[in-house]
Amino acid sequence: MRRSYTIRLAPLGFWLTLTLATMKDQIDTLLSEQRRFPPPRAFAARAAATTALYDAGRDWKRFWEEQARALDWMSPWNRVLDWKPPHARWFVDGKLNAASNCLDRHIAGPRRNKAAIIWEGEPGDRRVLTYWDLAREVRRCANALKALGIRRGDRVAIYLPMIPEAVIAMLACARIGAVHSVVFGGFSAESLRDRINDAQAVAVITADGGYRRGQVLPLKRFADEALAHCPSVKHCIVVRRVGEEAFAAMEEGRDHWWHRLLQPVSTESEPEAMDSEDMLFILYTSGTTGKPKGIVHTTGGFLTHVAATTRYVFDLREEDVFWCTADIGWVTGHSYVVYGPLANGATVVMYEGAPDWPERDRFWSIVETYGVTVMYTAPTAIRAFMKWGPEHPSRHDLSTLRLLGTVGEPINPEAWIWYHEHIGGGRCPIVDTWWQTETGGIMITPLPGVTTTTPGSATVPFPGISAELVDANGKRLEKGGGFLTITQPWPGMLRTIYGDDERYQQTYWSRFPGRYFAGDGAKLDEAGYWWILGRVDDVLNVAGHRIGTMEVESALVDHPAVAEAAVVGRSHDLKGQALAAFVTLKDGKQASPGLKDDLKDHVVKKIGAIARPDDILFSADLPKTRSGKIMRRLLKDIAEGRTLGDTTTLADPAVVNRLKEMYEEKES
Ligand code: 7RM
Repeated sequence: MRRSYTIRLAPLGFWLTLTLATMKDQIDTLLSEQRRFPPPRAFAARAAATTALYDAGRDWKRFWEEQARALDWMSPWNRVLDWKPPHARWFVDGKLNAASNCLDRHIAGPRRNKAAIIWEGEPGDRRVLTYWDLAREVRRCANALKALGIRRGDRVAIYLPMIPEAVIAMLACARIGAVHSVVFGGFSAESLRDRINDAQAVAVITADGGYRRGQVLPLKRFADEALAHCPSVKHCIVVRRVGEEAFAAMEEGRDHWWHRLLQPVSTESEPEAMDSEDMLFILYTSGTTGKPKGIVHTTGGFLTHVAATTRYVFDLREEDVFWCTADIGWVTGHSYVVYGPLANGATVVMYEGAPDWPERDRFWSIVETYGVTVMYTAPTAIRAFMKWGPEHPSRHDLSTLRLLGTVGEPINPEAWIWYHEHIGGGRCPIVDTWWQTETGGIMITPLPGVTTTTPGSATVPFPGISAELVDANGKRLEKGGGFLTITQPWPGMLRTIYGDDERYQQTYWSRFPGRYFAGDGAKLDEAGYWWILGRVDDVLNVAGHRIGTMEVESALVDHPAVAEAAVVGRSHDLKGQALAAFVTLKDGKQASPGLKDDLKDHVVKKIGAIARPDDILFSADLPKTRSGKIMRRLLKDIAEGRTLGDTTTLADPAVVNRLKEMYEEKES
């Protein structure tokens, strides 16, 4: 198999300055936003957060220690933090179990029969699991994993649709101290294979299939393709979700049906006493190279961070019904479908399918049916709802909603206002939360009931989090446009990149020495409010999903007809960004609409449907510098329909002008 994993090294100051220059328009538009939404009085009167929380956050170590006390520890920590930059150890020597924090402590009290998960499948099937039900299933699954020989520290890949078994599997791993690595069900067999091999997983938990827009996604068949090249995997556990429609053969000795494996297993099990710094999970995310990074999160710090942010940002109360619409294959699902809400003993809603299946009011019908009170979703979804029209939500009673959240990408003020009016009925505060796979939990966000919001701004850092703006040279800026950095360690921070600590240090801590560099551009206004502008590296945000341009380029050049490929993001009304690919073909290969489709399908096969290029443009040449580097900046100008930036460093300036003409004439 051919691969082209290269790291693009541009002089840092140079490209950061260029990136900022292209963001200037965005910054000016944002500056003009005048609308302010002070906390509604009735909300503030009952809110979990108060201004005192900001005061407490100033003494950040003490603040986080206070938050850690809200968890159940099997033995206490000796020190809050050991910080040998860039390596942090939180709640040193403390012992706890993440799964028992989410389950055992609730079933010992009045939450025993409270709904933990209200699940709706895409075909309309429903299941409600109480805390007791969930605890019982997690124990059975934990024992079944142990019986297969899976031990503390072993990695287990989870490749499941949004069904309760996904949560059960994650918590069962946590209970026995195995490290889960959830792979989004929309990823291809090859993506799954690469993640399994990088983590050296010993087992995979999957399903025969899942439902998406009325189609069956045959997960077990994809898993089989992957497992043919995964020598570390000894066991594959298969949940029966769809039955005959996704028939896949079971391999004797390796494959086990979930229901058969768990059926005879006892519910007696003691949770492992995990060290605060023991790995809880690995989650792969895209970076600036073709190889996704295995982001490592540990137990005590991660759980402290997500439990505290869930409590204060989503203001969770005993009677709330919390719906975070993210798939558990993404970090948002880990932190705010599973660990954060369950650690708080909340009721969560989980939905398997698409928002427009079978109708465009599916979300609102779910809100009405289950009486959802707090909803957390992505701007890309809100923009789709806007386009579909207010008649879909207005057919439903959404009066139970009291708080709304967004995450994943910058929210444009029109979408914010629409969400506020048509979903929140003008009464619900909106929390625009900025964070990343790497940060584990929410970092910049309003506190509902406390912070005045303004559409498009994530407002201020959560208490205990210290964010600073810097220029391209790393000099601190009081306001204006620059780069978002974090200056103090925080409990949910990634600990390393699995198997590549060098890359961890390089990626996050070397660009601005002593600071965590998030990879986002941002603006800080007069009032000290943050306006996140988006990625300044080669990571794209397509419909709220993180995709590395290099991953897509690697997938394209893997196709036998392709000589070279360059991928850039261009603005897209609904998805935020769309993928534009510039491709040169090998000698003797002919460009054609058929080949275009073929290339798109090839990328889907290599990575998954989320990475399907929106535009492909065939070209005899790509614009390159005299030293041979592809100038993606100019390609981006072309894809965006902008006037071209500086072309003086090009080896052949005519190439780019030809491309621009072709792009303007292209049909898709
Ligand atoms: C939680 C998540 C991280 C990237 C991040 C940003 C962008 C996330 C916001 C946002 C503007 C927000 N994890 N991002 N939240 N941009 N406003 N509220 O999305 O690892 O998948 O992506 O997403 O660019 O760096 S992630």
